[in-house]
Amino acid sequence: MDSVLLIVFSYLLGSILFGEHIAKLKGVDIRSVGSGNVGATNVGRVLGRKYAVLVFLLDAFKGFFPILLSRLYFGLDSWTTFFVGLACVLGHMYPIFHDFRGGKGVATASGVLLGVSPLTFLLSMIFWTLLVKLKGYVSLASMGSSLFATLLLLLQGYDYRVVFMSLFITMLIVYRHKDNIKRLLEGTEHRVRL
Ligand code: NKO
Repeated sequence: MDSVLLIVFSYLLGSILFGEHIAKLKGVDIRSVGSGNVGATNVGRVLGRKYAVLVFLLDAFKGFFPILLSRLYFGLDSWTTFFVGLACVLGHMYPIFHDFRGGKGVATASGVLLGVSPLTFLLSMIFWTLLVKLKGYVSLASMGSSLFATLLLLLQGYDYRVVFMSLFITMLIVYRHKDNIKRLLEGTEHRVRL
């Protein structure tokens, strides 16, 4: 297995926007409804919870599967795994198949995290659910739990490349939420009930 090939494959797999494709199959242009985002949250807003779960699972797979392959061939503590994780998320955010206009990367990042550390994934999911229940904002929960995951990886003593991968992914996730941050500050962000 070649490192570069696996990184390119990860980026291409990340570039498949399941939210957009599934919404289209249901006759919905996901970019023109709700927040206009292609992620699980916005699909759920328009098509219901079942579809949100489906899109979440498919988008998470795009992170999980490449990380498993990378661990198998190169190990967790390797630069290949570092770039594979970033490539999956960057593919989802800047997809070659969709004019480089993608999503916010949360579900795909959570798949990467599951591949890296199932315990950290589980704790981050719990933290995400708590934040959504307590605060009512998915965007805030997504940003908060990404940072939480990074801190957990650091505290557990994971290799510096794993911690940096998580930190860079978190910074990308926050950057992709800049419109949400503006709405949160203005008090106009979408509220949800889980
Ligand atoms: O439409 O702008 P919107 O309100 O939809 O959407 C904001 C939202 C976009 O993200 C999504 C995906 C939702 C997935 C929820 C699963 C939560 C998983 C929690 C673990 C996060 C771990 C991150 C790992 C970083 C390395 O935010």
